[in-house]
Amino acid sequence: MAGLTDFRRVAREVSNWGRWGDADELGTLNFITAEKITEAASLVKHGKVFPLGVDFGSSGPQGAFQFRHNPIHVMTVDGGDTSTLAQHGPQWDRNPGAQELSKYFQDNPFRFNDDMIIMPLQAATQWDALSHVYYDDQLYNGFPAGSVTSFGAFHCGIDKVDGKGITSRGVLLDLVRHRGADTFLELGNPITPGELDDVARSQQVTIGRGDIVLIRTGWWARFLETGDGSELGAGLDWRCASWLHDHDIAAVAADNLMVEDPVSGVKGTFLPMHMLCLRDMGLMLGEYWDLTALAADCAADGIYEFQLVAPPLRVVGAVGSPVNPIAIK
Ligand code: UVW
Repeated sequence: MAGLTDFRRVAREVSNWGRWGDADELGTLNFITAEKITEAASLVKHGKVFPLGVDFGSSGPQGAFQFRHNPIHVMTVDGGDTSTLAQHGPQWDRNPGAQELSKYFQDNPFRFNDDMIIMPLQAATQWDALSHVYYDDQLYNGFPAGSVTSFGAFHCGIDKVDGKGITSRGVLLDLVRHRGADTFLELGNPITPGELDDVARSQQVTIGRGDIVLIRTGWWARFLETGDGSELGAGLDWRCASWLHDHDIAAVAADNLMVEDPVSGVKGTFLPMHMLCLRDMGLMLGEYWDLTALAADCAADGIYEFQLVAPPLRVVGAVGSPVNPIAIK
């Protein structure tokens, strides 16, 4: 098994620090050029749309973990308010909110509902911003880890990537189909860089600079069957960071909880691929993307490339963002 010396050697090999200047906070999204976006748009041939986001609900996958929670959705104005407040609101003399709302409802037919959501930004389908993971007290491009404060990420926050869309050519690599798995890739056999090449070859799709690569492991389909968000399945071996680097990939996303294999291939550290991608390469990771319907369509027509549109929310200083990515063919 590799150790921290191997890890640090690979970290130096894949590092993009300084590649786009000392002030860069976009990382590998810099590979997405105007030509790349035009190329991606040309892949839309049939008007088929595949939403890749999962439900943001109370039975989502993060309920399995104590340090993250499923979204809590709360109604702040609803039908009960309208009927009661229209009748009794003005008499509610100790609640200015009720009095104000009742003004909207009296003597007019207008009604409305409002709501709010409380959730970790990592609750369901998400992008990890470059400030999500770090080590040795440094973020991507050498920004100090201390620049993420209780006010949010001053450097490498999700809001910094807004100008990039995020949109590019998407390529699906369907590992479930390739391995002939029933539903999902069970734990114990991480996906290797060589296997990624094999899948691309057998799907007859090329991988190019600026692509966003989607890895299907079947984990999301399995979760829908079992409801068990803590069940682990195979993901990318940490050495796939070098594959992503060598192919000039803009970002990578998967249908599982952490993209990479949950069993660290580096003795003495947890989630080494997260560290290499987010902190050394400046490459964003997408998690809990539902690739089932897209994969079925790709298998049917043999086309594994498409336009991908996946803009994060502009949450200022956030280290990640919910997203509802769309693949268009
Ligand atoms: C961490 O890296 C801590 O989480 P995630 O797998 O959600 O990116």
